[in-house]
Amino acid sequence: MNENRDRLRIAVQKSGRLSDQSLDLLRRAGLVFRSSRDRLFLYGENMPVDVLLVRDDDIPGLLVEGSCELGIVGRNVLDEQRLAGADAPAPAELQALGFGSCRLAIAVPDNGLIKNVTDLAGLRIATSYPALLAEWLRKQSIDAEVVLLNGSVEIAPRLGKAHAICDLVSSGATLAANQLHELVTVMRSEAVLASSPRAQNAATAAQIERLCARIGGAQSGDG
Ligand code: PRT
Ligand code: ZN
Repeated sequence: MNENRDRLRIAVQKSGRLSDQSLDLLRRAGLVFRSSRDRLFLYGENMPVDVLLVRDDDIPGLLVEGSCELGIVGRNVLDEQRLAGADAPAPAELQALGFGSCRLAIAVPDNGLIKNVTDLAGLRIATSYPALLAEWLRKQSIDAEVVLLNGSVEIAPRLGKAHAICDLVSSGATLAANQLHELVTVMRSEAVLASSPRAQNAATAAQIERLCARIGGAQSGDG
């Protein structure tokens, strides 16, 4: 842990799909907290653990730099940043948390022109997950062009920016509304508990282990 503090920090998405369930899980793990005035922190009142509320994309970086020891983040975000960071130290996935489930999938227009994954060769695929997509294409030996889009990926084919997309899907309603359908799943994702790659002293490591055990216990109590 950072020498300047003696409390663990866990990074959680401030406002988004994972926020409520992440905080619920921490409460069920026994944490009681109160919010800071600026609502960036939740101070643990009964344990030396504070929650840092941030954008999900910032969580892997906070773990890498050691500003937080633990984080709750989608596996999609964690693995994208790990792949994009090449050989840099990366946070480890400690346990899957059973909520925020979705899949990263390649989807194509309903017009029927792209029928198989091999049809993707030579085409453009729009995504916010360029590293995960490039890795998947490499493993499949498919030579396609990855086009980075940071939002509204599903409209890229209609705009003529790409022939296909690679995006997160849960119900499939967004794809259907955009006359797209899934061709293949690239990865399955859910919220995971991740840890900093920084070396911890024995006392901190023991604290982390205790908190992880509590979170694991709260999770298995889910039924
Ligand atoms: O503000 P911040 O950067 O923190 O949040 P964000 O907007 O980047 O993320 P957010 O809150 O949308 O998602 C957080 C995490 O939730 C993601 O990283 C995933 O791990 C997980 N998750 C689970 C999803 C979905 N399901 C999901 N369906 N994230 C996004 N979607 C989007 C998808 O991109 C598409 O636009 O929902 C749409 C598809 O949903 P369906 O139900 O129509 O298929
Ligand atoms: Zn985000």
